[in-house]
Amino acid sequence: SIQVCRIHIKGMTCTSCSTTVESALQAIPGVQKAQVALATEEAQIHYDPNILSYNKLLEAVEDTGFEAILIS
Ligand code: 9UX
Repeated sequence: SIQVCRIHIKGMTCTSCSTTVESALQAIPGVQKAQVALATEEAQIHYDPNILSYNKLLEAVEDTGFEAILIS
């Protein structure tokens, strides 16, 4: 079944930052839905745990140049 992961993202300062992170998350196979909110510095991702682990989501955020901290 689909899991929901929440990640705190440090360092985003404009909408372009959050769009970059959101697009990177949405491009990962197994991600069903990804939303990044600049105001709360949070990402919420719906993903299939049979296809990927949440570590992959954290890695993808870090690869865009921001710090990722798992919330839940
Ligand atoms: Mo906005 Mo983010 O000009 O690294 S894209 S600050």
